[in-house]
Amino acid sequence: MITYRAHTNIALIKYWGKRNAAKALPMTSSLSLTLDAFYTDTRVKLCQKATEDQFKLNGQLQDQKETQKISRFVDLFRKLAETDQAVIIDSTNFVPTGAGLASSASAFAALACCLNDLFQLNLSMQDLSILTRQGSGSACRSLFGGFVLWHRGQDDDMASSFAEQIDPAEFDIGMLTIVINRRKKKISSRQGMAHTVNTSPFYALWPQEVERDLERMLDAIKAQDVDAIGSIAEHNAMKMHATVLASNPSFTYFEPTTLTAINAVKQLRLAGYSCYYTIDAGPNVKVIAPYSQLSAIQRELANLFEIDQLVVSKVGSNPKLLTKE
Ligand code: 2P0
Repeated sequence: MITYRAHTNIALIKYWGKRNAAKALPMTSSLSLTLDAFYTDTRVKLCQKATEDQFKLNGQLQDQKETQKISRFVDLFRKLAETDQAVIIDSTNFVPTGAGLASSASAFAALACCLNDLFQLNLSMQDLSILTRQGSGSACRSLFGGFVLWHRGQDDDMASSFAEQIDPAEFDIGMLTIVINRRKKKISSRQGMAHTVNTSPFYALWPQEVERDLERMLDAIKAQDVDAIGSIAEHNAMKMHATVLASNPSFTYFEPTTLTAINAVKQLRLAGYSCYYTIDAGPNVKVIAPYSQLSAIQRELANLFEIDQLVVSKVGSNPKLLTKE
């Protein structure tokens, strides 16, 4: 029995769209920051008796449909291990599931680490990231702490698209999440990005914008310049959401309160804080700022939001082995 804890990650340069869905190859590279405050603990053991996998999420046994999704991912590892043994998976999210807080990222990263150990595959982190992105794209970035780059790779070459840490983020940076809605989102990232790629006339601009933003972001990280990191991330996120809005039929992940939060962050910036926002496939707003400013920012935002909606996080680390029996 093996248990791993993996942390969620928030993209500063977003992944939005696949060039090959069957191979889980992204249109562009993306870059994230791993967060300490949100994570998934996953326990896996071999099942001697049953022939089918069992999957428990947050204490609840999942139905056949949900279990099959996970089984297909486990199959990738079983194939490498040349075994057909079933497994029992028990996963607990310390992240609101499906609310744009990337629970699938920490979940698939924790599961991948467990399966690598359980089947004694001894995969390199690079190879593990190639398997992990086939569970959920953004999950390959949760295999590392700090700033993580997921390379787009070339053509249909599976091995060329992997994730790696590019900087441990050992400077004054953190994130505050404004939890606007804990409910599961109506349009999953997978559906949302496919619809955007297929119907948004603005999507043609997205790959070149990402390339430019990524180059500038790498410089900003090297310079440990939180204002530059924040402003590049903010603009990148809004460009992503603009492609989403321009899809047909149009949709958005924003809720009215999302705009309230955006305006509040802008106001705080005018008041002298180095804070910037980013938004994913959900209504919640994440505030990028120096970690040393986040408790003051939290106090200011408490004028508009409940204190338990405002979660401060420092930078997260790579997945940790919790137990091995
Ligand atoms: C990301 N987001 O880079 C992007 C930016 C949200 C906005 O949720 O289809 O769950 O499993 O590869 O990784 C990415 O969606 O999608 C995502 P799949 P995933 O974090």
